[in-house]
Amino acid sequence: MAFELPPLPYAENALEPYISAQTLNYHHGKHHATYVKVLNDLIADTPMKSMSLEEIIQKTAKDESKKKIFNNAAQVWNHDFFWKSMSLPGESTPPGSVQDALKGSFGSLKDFKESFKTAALGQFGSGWAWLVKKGNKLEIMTTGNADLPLVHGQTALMTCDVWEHAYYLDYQNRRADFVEAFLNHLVNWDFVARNLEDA
Ligand code: MN3
Repeated sequence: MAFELPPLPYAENALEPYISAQTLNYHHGKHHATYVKVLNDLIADTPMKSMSLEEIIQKTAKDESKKKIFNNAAQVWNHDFFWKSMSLPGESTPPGSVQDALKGSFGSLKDFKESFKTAALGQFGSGWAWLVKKGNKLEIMTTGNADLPLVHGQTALMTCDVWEHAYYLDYQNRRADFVEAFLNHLVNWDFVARNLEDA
């Protein structure tokens, strides 16, 4: 069965003014959609067409000859996770469980945001910034291109897409402004809390 483009969990204009409807239209409707289409084309005549997305990602991660499949499968997973990592501006604040975990690992919510922003800005070129659970601690990690925590034995709690296509229409080269807007207005903390509970 072919993979399908999952619908956005909110309207295209729901994240304005921090992410424009135009950006979401391109990012979801063109970039994410293309990863889904290319993945389906690549696995059409292989046993992978009956595997889950996670199985395909794990199976191809360390195989250089399957790089193209890995890249597209991982980008399908990453984008779905990124959309869920955000909610309507002002809708979500960190629940107690998340506040405690952030405090225990970073000192405070403010310190966490500073560290996350520094990491996101330090990712050279295309990639992702993640909040992950490692053992009993929360950590920030960055990955290049399509790479993701799943193949490094880490559990993702939320992510921010720092490929230029995620912010260029709205922020041009100002990645810092985009990441700040993401951290201060868009993070879906209830999603983080659910992932923390399941981790
Ligand atoms: Mn993207």
